[in-house]
Amino acid sequence: MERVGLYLNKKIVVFLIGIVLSAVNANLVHKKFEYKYSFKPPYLAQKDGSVPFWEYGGNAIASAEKVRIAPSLRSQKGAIWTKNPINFDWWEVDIAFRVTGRGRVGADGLAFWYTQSKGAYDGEVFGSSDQWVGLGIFFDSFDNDGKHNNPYIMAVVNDGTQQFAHQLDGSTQMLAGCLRDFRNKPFPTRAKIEYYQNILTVLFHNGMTNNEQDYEVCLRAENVVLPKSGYFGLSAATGGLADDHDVIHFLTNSLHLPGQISTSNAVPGEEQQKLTQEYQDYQRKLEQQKADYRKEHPDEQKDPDIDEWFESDSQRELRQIFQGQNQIFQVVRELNNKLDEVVGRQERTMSLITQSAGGVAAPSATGHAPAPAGGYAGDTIRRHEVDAVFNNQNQILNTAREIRQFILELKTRADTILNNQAKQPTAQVQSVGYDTQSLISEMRDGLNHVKQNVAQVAQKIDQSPGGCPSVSCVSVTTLLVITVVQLLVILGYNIYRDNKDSQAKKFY
Ligand SMILES: [Ca+2]
Ligand SMILES: [Ca+2]
Repeated sequence: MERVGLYLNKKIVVFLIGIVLSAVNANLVHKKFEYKYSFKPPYLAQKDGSVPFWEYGGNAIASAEKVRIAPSLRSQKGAIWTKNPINFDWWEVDIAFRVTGRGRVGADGLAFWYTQSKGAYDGEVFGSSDQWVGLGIFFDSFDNDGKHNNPYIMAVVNDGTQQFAHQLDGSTQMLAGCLRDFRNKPFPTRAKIEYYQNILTVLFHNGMTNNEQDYEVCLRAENVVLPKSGYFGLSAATGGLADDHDVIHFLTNSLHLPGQISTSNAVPGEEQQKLTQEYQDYQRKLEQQKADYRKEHPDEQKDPDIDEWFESDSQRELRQIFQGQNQIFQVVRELNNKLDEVVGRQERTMSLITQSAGGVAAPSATGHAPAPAGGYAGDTIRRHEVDAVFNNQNQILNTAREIRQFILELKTRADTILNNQAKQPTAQVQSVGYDTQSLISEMRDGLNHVKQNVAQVAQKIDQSPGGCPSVSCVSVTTLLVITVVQLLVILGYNIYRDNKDSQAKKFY
């Protein structure tokens, strides 16, 4: 029974892992490069001027390096469309392009299309057809509505009924957009247009650097429904003002859920072989053509090479400026990243400090110094906390030692005082007190004596009337004065004696 239980448990675990893995895979997008819906240099156009898998017309011109969709001449229109409709649902298109012109303002603009059917090569909307069914991404150079908001990038979805409002620059019809200058940039400007699970995202690279990662989001729109099996296209137009509208590459990737890609790869062998054969034939043909050309034009061979070898002063200066700028930009970006990192760390540290401060404050109030380390559950004791505790302990120990020494000192001093007292005659200390008492008793005796005398004298005077003349007799006041003088004399003598004693002490 246990074995069966274990087996079942294992099955459940495997099943759960399977679910988790499939959930993870669902979030991963599989990309597949679609060469039949792409073009890129070198050899973008073949010798006869055709672009494999593409058709172009109007004033468009294709070369080995780029497709000039509309040249910088007045009132030009051109377009390039894929020959075949796409056979996948979700896609990502990367376009590198240059819109260049001598004027500070250019016209009219460039358009990317994904539509149910191919548009015209000389249409009314940036060189292609109006009332389209599907998506148009417009790079609108010219400010028709005078709102000073061009060059502008926008997405417009049309069901075939709407006419594009040129005079409003499509502001009422657009799905979303962003204000970005794409004219006259040192490096090609780029746009990455992604349509996946009905979400349309347009990323834009402003061409100030040649760094692949410098895309930024221009627009994002959800619930975008586009026709299935449409055509990709590019078109451009000029007006009274004219820019060159060059597209350097158009790279299409189909986007798939992992389950979908395995079915689409079911029959790769045969097609792969066919393609390899095709590619080899093409290469052979190209080499043959090159050799033929060299035979026919032996003197022309060096001239283009020589041009390649040299650059003018202004070209060099410009190149160096852009290289410098690029480096500065990268350094600034790195600094920015590092600053973000530092700020993050600081915030983390701050939060830790406030946490630990709160943790320490509470136990110290209760009076237990070493307790806070284990005070909060789930947190370990940190090194600096341990050090702090040790320091505190050492300080307490030192203070205790100092107090002990102080007490010992006090004790020895007290002992010496006691010893000294034992050696010296204590009578001397008490002598003053004894003298005062005896003095007071002497004074009392003296006074009593005087009283008795006075009383006797008074009796005698009373007994012998007329015996003594009243004048010669001692009056009471005289007697009192004499008594006080006598007392003062005694007191003075006593003080004199004390002084003498204390003076005598000094010689010990
Ligand atoms: Ca416009
Ligand atoms: Ca405008």
